[in-house]
Amino acid sequence: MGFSCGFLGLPNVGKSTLFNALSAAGAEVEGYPFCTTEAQVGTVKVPDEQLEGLAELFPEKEKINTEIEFYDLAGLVEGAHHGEGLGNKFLSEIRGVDALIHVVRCFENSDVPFGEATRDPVKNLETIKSELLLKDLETIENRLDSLEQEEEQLKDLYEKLKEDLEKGIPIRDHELSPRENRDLKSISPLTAKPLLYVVNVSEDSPRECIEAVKKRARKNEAEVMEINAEIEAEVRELGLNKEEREEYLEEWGLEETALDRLIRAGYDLLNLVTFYTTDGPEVRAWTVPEGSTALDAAGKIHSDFAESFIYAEVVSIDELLSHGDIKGARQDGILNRRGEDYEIQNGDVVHFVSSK
Ligand SMILES: Nc1nc2c(ncn2[C@@H]2O[C@H](COP(=O)(O)OP(=O)(O)OP(=O)(O)O)[C@@H](O)[C@H]2O)c(=O)[nH]1
Ligand SMILES: [Mg+2]
Repeated sequence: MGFSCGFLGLPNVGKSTLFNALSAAGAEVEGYPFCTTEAQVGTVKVPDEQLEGLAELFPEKEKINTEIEFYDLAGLVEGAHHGEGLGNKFLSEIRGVDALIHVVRCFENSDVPFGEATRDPVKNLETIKSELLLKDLETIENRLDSLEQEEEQLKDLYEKLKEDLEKGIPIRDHELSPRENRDLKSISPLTAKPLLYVVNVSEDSPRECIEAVKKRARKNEAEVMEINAEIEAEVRELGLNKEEREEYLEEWGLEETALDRLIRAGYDLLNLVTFYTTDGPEVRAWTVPEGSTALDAAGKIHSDFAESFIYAEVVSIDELLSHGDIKGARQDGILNRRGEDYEIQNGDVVHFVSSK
């Protein structure tokens, strides 16, 4: 899998509409709050032109894209961290995701009441932010209670995090050592996850609303993206082919689908790179964090692979595609032999040689 992300936000902001537009998993969409009560998960293949090109070199093999998982969550309200609304259950459901996508409403639709949301998008953003902070505070306090005497160093870390959470500073703002990150992973705090704001807009969205979200995003160091969820859902429902879709989007002044934009944002947010394998019956794309070594990449495929790693043969996909076939590429010596510490580059095609 590439990565997973969860849509969170107040009720009725268009989370399920966006989820459907991206994954076509068919979540319920209604103009009343708390329409979504159970988290739903949808999976989409990451479109990848380079993989398409690579697959053409191996027509007999099955092509496997990496995938992204989207979680459509129930709306959050003030007090959710101690169970208000559909609160706590939902918060535990987002623990497992890699990134958070906070959806905020700027669309105009007189049929859809604001309900818990106000017309002030910044206030809405802050409501959700403080629920996440409070939930983390609770988690950290529990963790502090369970730490043993000898874990002095960790105690200091958690005290510091607690102090900052109380001041409204999310965990992602801290520079943490690998050891600290490892320990934190066990409690997967919500404010440590990378965050993207999606402003759900309509053609008649007040410009001030969008600008206010952007300004707050800068302050909160979150990435921000405007999406018209309704149009994206329409594009999906119409079942257009690539060209028709592009034409349709162009009419709305858009160059690409929200899915394409979100995927790129997700890869940037999480610093991910893609590598490819062509061994066995598959031509396949894989995703690993930037800085991963050849050994990490082997382990991603199979733990056996990492244990019996000897070396990796690597060629950039551009070079391989321009060469046109792997046998010739090998004969011409453009495959490079790399050791386990080699840092995987975006677009590497890797053949692992192992002792098994
Ligand atoms: N005009 C317009 N209406 C939208 C847009 N996005 C969502 N809506 C409408 O807003 C209502 C709520 O949308 P949902 O997608 O169910 O919202 P939600 O955030 O999942 O709501 P909960 O599950 O209740 O938290 C529906 O009636 C949608 O049709 C949009 O971009 N433009
Ligand atoms: Mg919903």
